[in-house]
Amino acid sequence: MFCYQCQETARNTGCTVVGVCGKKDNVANLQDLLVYTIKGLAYVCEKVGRSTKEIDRYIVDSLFATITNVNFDDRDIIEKIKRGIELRENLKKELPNGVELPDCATWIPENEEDIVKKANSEEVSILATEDEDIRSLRELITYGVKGIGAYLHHAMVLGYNDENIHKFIKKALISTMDDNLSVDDLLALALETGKYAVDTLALLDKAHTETYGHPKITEVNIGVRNNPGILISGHDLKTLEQLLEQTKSTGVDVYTHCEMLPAHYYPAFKKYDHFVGNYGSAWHRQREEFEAFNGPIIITTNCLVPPKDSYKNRLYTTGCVSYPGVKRIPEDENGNKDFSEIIEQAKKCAPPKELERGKIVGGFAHNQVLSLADKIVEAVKSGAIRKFVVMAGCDGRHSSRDYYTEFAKALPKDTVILTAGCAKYRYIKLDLGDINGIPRVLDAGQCNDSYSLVVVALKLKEAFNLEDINQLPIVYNIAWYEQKAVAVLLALLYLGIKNILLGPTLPAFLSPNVTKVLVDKFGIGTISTVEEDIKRLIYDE
Ligand code: FSO
Ligand code: SF4
Repeated sequence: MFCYQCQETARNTGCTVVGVCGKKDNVANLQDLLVYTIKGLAYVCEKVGRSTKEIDRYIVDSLFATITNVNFDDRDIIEKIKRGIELRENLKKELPNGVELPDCATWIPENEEDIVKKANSEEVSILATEDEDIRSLRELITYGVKGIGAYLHHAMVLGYNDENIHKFIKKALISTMDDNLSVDDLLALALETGKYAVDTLALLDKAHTETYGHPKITEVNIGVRNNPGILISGHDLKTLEQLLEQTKSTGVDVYTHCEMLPAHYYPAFKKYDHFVGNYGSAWHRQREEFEAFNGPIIITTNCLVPPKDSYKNRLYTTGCVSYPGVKRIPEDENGNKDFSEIIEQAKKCAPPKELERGKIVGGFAHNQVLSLADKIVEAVKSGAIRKFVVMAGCDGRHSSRDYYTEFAKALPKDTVILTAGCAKYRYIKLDLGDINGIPRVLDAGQCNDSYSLVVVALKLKEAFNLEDINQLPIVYNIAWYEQKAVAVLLALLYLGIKNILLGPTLPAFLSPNVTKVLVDKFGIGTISTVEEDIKRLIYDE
């Protein structure tokens, strides 16, 4: 195996024996083969000149399954590979004879042994691309497209879709196999990936807000009640909605974990009085927190960490998530899921153990923030707010991420943190106070709600009558982890945002030359010490 797609990759160069995330080498190789298969399918779609709804959904869901901490299940990946080949071969019947196709569009396994053999072959590995700059850009684009696929999946689940995004996904994947493309061509394609990331984030924002209303300022309880509970994690609001409906009047409470926390901000979920609060913190603490929860846990998307035996029998996956030996909740053709078994199990479980008491305040997505725009503009003009610091992104295991807690604590009192994603858990429970009633940490929501922060920035640019978004008193200190964060980063670059600090390390998949281009063109840097970075970002020293 060779995988370097996430921030926690071994020695910041690549996982080669087993993933730091717990992904086994056979699963890593099968995931590479799945991406290879998707590329072959995309290739045939282009040659035929059409796709189908089924193929589009397949591509998006399969890309999602290869994102860090989503799918650890070799069986499931093998089934997806078989399905991809079946879809490809069906569509291929429309091609005239003699059309030349690459291996990814022609190989056919006779049995599962063939699939495993192919997965272990060098030709499907990331390392098959020898030139490190070309490889770097191909992977940057592939990871951006994986992130887009994940966000588009969520929009599609809610009935929102965009043909052009599907077309771009295929075009981008095909381009990563095209030996005629230069470094410059691929750089342009990486930026175009950013454009489609923006479109996808906007579509998902529309899907969420039209379905569940605009997030509102909300106090979320972080304590527990004395009823048994079900804990739900990940980003899939539709699954949460179904769970809340099915648990009504059952005596079972529902709690969110990690990236599901922002569900509490949506008006549609406020009517459920058994929707009690948020339990615990970011994904990487789940092994202790899931143990303490006592009741069933449902993982709707990343991030899943290989579970402990102590709670494995009350852990469930759904959607694109899968783990060997962990029960998976299927859905019918209309996307409906049946939680009755889990509810019955919950009734027999003890209530969650209390980890903490208090509240988190959030709900500052664009609509809510813009309703405070006058107050914010006034605070900036009067000097009460010196700068906004975007600290969106991800949390992770490494102790180097303590930096973000220290950075938040060390920021001067006239700064406001804008956050989204699970990075927030590094500082959202600190009491950082407020500025004229504006809290000093404004949480927009999930990682996809980084889009909200961009909308706010664009509106402020208008309000201050500025020509360039970089003239705003907004600086960016972003923590990344997996491939959705790559999509968000490309979106920010596409929008022309400069001088982003990215940490705790720069991606291992960026070669020195590609990094140099990003530094020269966009001023991207990485974190140093808290003191240095405060000087650099806040005092422009
Ligand atoms: Fe990922 Fe980051 Fe959104 Fe977290 S981009 S790691 S679990 O912020 O959540 O999916
Ligand atoms: Fe390693 Fe990250 Fe890949 Fe897991 S996803 S194998 S931790 S690089």
